[in-house]
Amino acid sequence: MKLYDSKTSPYCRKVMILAFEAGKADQLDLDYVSGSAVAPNTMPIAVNPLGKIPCLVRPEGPALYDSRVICAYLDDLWGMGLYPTGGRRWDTLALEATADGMLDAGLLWVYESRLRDENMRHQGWLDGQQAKIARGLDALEDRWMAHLHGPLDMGQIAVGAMLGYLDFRQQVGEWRDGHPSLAAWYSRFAERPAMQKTVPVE
Ligand SMILES: N[C@@H](CCC(=O)N[C@@H](CS)C(=O)NCC(=O)O)C(=O)O
Repeated sequence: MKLYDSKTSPYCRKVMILAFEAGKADQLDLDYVSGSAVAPNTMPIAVNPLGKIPCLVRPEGPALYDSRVICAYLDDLWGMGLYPTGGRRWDTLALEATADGMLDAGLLWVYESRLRDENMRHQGWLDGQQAKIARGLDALEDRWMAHLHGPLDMGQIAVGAMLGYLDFRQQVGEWRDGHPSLAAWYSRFAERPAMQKTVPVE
């Protein structure tokens, strides 16, 4: 299977963390691409009309895109059980959506501050995206610590990838301040081999 990938994309990192946790990373043929909505460059627009990564080309059927779809597919294919059944399933999905939404805010912030011409930048928009990340951090600290300390699931992987991205882009200052439980959880989680093998690099 070919995975359109990037070492800076936190969404791609979610897929690669899952693959390393499964011990199946060698089954993914990685094609590193780059681009944006403004300049798609090598992004896989032929198989993903949205021009976004990650994008997985399967032996059968259309390419899969959106990290959540790809992760659910690989989890099913490899029998990982990272999307548990029963009540914990909905918590896991909500946690993954929270982390992904924080990533969306982070990425919009990066695009606004890097791609848009300086005289067109909207400070209120940038502040609004940072506020989403700040509220997300508070929610994780206040409401999600018990879940984060439970058995490994896709919600935890998404939070790990998201916090790694905050460290990588440094866009919300020191996120550990005011979030001691989350910081302690992350320092342990970041030691996992799957996390170590997928540290973002420019
Ligand atoms: N919801 C998508 C977001 C993917 C995404 O935005 N990826 C970025 C790279 S980090 C991208 O492809 N950007 C190119 C663009 O927006 O055109 C997912 O979870 O996969």
